[in-house]
This record gives sequence, C-alpha cells and structure tokens, in this order.
Amino acid sequence: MNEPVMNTELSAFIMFPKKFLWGAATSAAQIEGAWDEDGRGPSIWDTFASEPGNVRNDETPSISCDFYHHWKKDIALMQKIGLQAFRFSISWSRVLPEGKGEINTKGLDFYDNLVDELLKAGIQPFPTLFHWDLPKAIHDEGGWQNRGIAEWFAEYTGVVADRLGDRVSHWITFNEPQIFLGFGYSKGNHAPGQQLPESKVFRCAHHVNLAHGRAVQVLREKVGEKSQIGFTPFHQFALPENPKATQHIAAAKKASFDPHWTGDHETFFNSCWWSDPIFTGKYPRTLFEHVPEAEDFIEAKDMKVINQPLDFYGFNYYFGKTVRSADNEQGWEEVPPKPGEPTTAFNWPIHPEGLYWGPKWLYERYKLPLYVFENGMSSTDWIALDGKVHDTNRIDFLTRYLREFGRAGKAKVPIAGYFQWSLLDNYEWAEGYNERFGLIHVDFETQKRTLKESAHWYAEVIKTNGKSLK
Ligand code: GCO
Repeated sequence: MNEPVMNTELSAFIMFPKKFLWGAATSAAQIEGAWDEDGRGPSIWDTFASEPGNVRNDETPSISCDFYHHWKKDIALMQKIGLQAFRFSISWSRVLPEGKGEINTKGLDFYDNLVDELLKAGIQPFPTLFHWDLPKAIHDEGGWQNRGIAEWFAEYTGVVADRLGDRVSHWITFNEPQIFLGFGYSKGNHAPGQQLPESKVFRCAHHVNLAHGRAVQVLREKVGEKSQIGFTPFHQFALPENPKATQHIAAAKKASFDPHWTGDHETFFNSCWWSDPIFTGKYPRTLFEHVPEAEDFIEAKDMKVINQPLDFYGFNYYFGKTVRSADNEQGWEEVPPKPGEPTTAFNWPIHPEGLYWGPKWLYERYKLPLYVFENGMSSTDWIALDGKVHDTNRIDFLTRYLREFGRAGKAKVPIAGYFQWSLLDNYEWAEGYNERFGLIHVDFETQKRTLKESAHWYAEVIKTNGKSLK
C-alpha cells in the first residue's frame, strides 16, 4: 500500500466538484429477502443457494436484510447519513415471475413506492436492471446461452421503464458482467454453478452485450434523452510499482487494457472485452484468434446494437495488482505482493491508488464522466460492549480510497459520484452472511440496524463535500 500523497494541505491535492453525488450501493438478491412473497418468481440464486454445499453454511438469500419490509426505515437511516443517491437493483423475477409475459403488479409497486419515498427524502434513485439474479424460468430456457435473452431483457426493461421512467433519471443496465459469467458459468462457484468451456462463456458474454444494447435502445425510446444511462463493469487495474517512474506508469496503463491482463482471474475478466464493444463498437482484435467460434455467434448487425451512446462510465473497484515495465513482448510483468501486505477480512489487498489511476485512464480511453458504483471493504465488525460498532479500519480504508479519487478530480478527470459498497451488511453470494461490508450493521436474527462509526464519518464527508477527508 503506497503512502498517502498528501497530509496537511489536503485541499491542494484533492477536489470533488460541486455537483458530486455521494451515495451507497446495494443489490436486490443481497438485501431484499421476501423471495417468494407477493408473486415473485424464483431466481437462480434462490435455487443455487438452496442446494447444500454451494454457499458457506448453506445460507440463502431468502430473508437477508428483509429490505422488502424495512425499506421505509432504511430510507430514514439513509437520510441520517445524508445520502444523496442510492443504488439498488431490480429483481427481474419480482417484476416478471417467469422472466417474460405476465407482469407481477405487486412487484412493480414495490419499486414504484421505493422510488417515490427516495425522492421524497431527497435521495436520487440509481436502479441497476441486472445484478445477477436471473429468473429461474429464463435459466431453464438456456439463460445467457440463448440468444433470445436479449429480447427478453428488452421486454423486462420496457416494463420497468414504463413504470419508473417518469421519475428515474439514472439507469445502470448491468453489474459486473465478467464476474457473474466468470464465477457462475466458468468457475461454477456462483449461481447457476456451471463450468462451460471458454467459447460458450464468450457466447454468453456476447448475449449480455446485446441485451445491454437492446436495453439502452428501449430506455431511450421510453424515457427519452433526459435519462442518463451506463453500466458498471468490475475493474482490477494494473498499478505501477513506482508511481513516479514514467515507464512503470505506461506499463501499468497498457496492462490495464491488455485483453490478456486477467488480474486474479481468467481471460474474459478484463473489462475491455465489455467496454470496448460497448463504447467503440469493436471487440479486442484477439477475440477471433482466441475463440474462433465467435464467427458463428457474432452477427454483423450486432455491433451497432451493442455500441449505443452512453452518458457515463460507471465502475466497481476494490483492489488492483502491481506491475512494472518489462523487456518482454507485452511490455509489463506482475510484481509479487510484499510479505505481510495489509488485507481486509475477505483477504483482499488494499490499493487506494487505483482510484487515481483507474479513472484517469478510463477517461482518456472512453471520454465520459465517471462514477464509482462500488468500493468498500468487509471487516469483522461486531457490536461492542458500549453498543457501538467501532470500524475504524473501514474509515481508514475509505479515507485512503476517497483521497485518491479526489486526486483524480484535481487532475481534471470529470468525477461525478461515489457509491460506497454497501449501505447494509448483506448476503455476500457464495460467502453467505460471513462478510460484513455495510455502513450499517445488521443483526440477521432480529433485523436490528446499528449505524457503524463509519456511517457517522461518511455523514461528515458528505456534508463537507469531501473536505473532511483529512
Ligand atoms: C460484486 C457485486 C457485489 C458484491 C461486492 C463485494 O462486485 O461482487 O457487485 O454484489 O457484494 O462487490 O464483493
């Protein structure tokens, strides 16, 4: 972890624009619970989690934070923190229990009321259309392997836009395609637990990109130009070993967008497999060498659909990986972690500088205003004898990352907003309830909420538009 670049004269180094939005993020499957209430259909996460051995301690998302019944009180807590924006996702099978066809009005009512209450509280809604909880019925028809899914997703988007489009101005189509495909369809440790060959995973990836493009078309048609649309890939940036040496900076930037840069993962984890087609209308050139079958599933007209103009670039960032320049074909090599490098409770390394380099490079490449839609850490938080949650490590972590993001702002990168992950402790997928990422502690037995110290700290950051980050 690099030393913070600034100490006393913070304002000389960091800048958050006047209209910068401070928010927190969540997703439906991770907080809502009420998995079979009011006509909701099951998602692949309900079925995957109900099979013993798939999730730590066989924990399921069926109740989780019970946000479906606590949303009003939770909005009051958001107001206490002073949140200006709230990112949540819509459960496709709550709106369309079969994924298409019959609409569940009660499901739509839930999001309709949520949006109204958020706006009443002065909090801007940022819905995500897909945060991994694919309707089981759609999965049974082949899910992401079936090209038809692009139209089913367009239908679902239309239903949501018809109901919320008069009030929602910011839309996120997909959350982290590379993670849900990589884990769910290649590694198999996430729902639906498949281990497909790489060519089939790429076919799914192409269908995700197509579904994204169709959703943008539908939103533009239904909501018009006044809505702002983007998506939010995951990024594991390559970071320069020496941030003052130009050759290492150049090597890290090159690696970050190199289709072969995989970070800790597999080929398609690099965001250029997603962001290049979406923003430039082209897949990385090596796609066809890598997956010759791509000729069969990419139709010429698809690239136009995928390449819809967007209004912002959103991304999720937790940590990167250090590289240095190297005298080899690719021009960079990975630097092994230092012994005893600090990590979070999830064993994730701590690399705040990625929130400086990442936005800078993303802006140079894609030229759009930037939102961080997820950033945060899990910690072994508990309620202390004095009734409080002393998560000073989270405060330190967020301070470091936010200073770096503010440094990008000072370097004239158009930073538009920051969403902490997460508002509440919640269901961390295959890890069940083991990882606590929230600003608010949740007792999953009683549903009692307790604002952690970091929530009070974040309130001050928001109130001062980042000036308190010293
Ligand atoms: C993801 C998801 C979130 C996670 C968070 C912490 O990035 O995996 O968008 O749902 O909970 O990132 O792992």
